[in-house]
Amino acid sequence: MSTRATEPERASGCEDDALGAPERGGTPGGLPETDVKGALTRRTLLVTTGATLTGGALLLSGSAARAQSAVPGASGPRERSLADTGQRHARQPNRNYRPVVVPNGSKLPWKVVDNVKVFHLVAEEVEHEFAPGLNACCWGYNGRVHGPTIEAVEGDRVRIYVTNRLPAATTIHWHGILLPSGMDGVGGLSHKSIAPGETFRYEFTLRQASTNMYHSHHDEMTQIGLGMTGMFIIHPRRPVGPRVDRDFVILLHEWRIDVGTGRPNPNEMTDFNVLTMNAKAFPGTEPLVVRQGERVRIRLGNLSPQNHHPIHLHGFHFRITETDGGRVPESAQQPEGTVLVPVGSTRVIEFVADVPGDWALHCHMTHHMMNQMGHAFPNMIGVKPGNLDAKVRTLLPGYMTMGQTGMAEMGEMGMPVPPNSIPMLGAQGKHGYMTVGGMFTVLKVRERLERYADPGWYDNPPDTLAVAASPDELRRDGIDVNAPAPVEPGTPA
Ligand SMILES: [Cu+2]
Repeated sequence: MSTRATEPERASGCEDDALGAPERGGTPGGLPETDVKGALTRRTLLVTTGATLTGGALLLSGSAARAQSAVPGASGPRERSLADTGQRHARQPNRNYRPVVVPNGSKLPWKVVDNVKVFHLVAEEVEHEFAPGLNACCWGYNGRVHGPTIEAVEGDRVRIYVTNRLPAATTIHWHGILLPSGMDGVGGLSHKSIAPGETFRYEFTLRQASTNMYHSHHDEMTQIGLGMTGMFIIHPRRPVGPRVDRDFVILLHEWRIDVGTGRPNPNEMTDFNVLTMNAKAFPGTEPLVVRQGERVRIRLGNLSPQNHHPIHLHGFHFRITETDGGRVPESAQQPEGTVLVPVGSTRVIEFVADVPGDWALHCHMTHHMMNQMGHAFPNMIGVKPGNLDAKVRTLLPGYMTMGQTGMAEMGEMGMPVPPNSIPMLGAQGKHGYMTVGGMFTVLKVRERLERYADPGWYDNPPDTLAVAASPDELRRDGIDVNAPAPVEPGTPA
């Protein structure tokens, strides 16, 4: 089966979609609306003034950027930066930086007005599909849960309008971004909360290059619990570290959606039953598709209400190249196989995808790769029901004892489930039923790719697939499957 979610988001309220919003749908290939004429004029000017001047301008811009980022706040008011020194140019995707890819997600379009990148976020109800079979009415931005990813460049001045179409006040906190206190988005502390129907203007200069997030900071438990979060990527003005070919963004979240209900329950404090990457639970998650040999970056953010997530990548070792504060010096980048992404934090990993295959990328907390798992279920492991089923069927026709050997059979057997629920749902893989859900996706590395669309399952080359051992193999290697299982003491006698 395909692991690609099929249903588009329905914007602007869960029962009434009359209101519009500036963004609908993913935009991996679509360039944002920009002041092309102005940008071309400035670029033409740079090119025609000659290489020396151009190089000098870039050098100045780069050293100014380093000075700014080396000593945060040391150069006076936070709003002073390279963008105020005449170096300000609205940096363009694919020309000045390689745009990020947001699986299952979207990006926030922008336009340039007087050298300021102007964005518009609309807080509103969103009917959201977590995976085929589970929809819920959430709160998000621009018809999306989570909100569209904001992408900009160090030195950019950004102006972000926030319109509140919710029935409650809200704010947006720009999580991890260095800015004036009055733009920080904590309702009542930084500024007034945004009343229903109001539009606020946030404006600041980006003085850093890092992976950040945004979220409501008004009635946080409710509004973050209902999905009011997003990612905010700031590319460096000058390249830092090895160039990456694929730059993915994944926001981790967790939800409480009781089976059969249609809204997440933000009052839940500890027991979350829907775990997501970019608001999708497997098998709703889109695969991360890369060409063999490409250098891959994955930017992970975590705005779950409660849990930290140890994200494990199969098949590769990676380096943690960024934390919330920006780039980790190369000498301090630890080789890892699992990266812990704490609540309220971002972590960025990089690696070269040099081995083709289908590789799991998932949270290693086992209950976080299940769908709508509950722990009220009795422990049935090892139970021998005898003739219990027949006896119970006299009272409950169709009764069948389950769970004696674990949970795998529940999803695989396609047991009938309540409407709008995905209890124990997994997916059919190439080699059988996959007993995973939740915070799980697949990195697909291929030797040849025309496009980055889902290439389907991996074709294993001969002799690289685990299969049942043949009698000849067992005989050759002296393996007696009926003998006592071999073991020796861990501490030599
Ligand atoms: Cu987890």
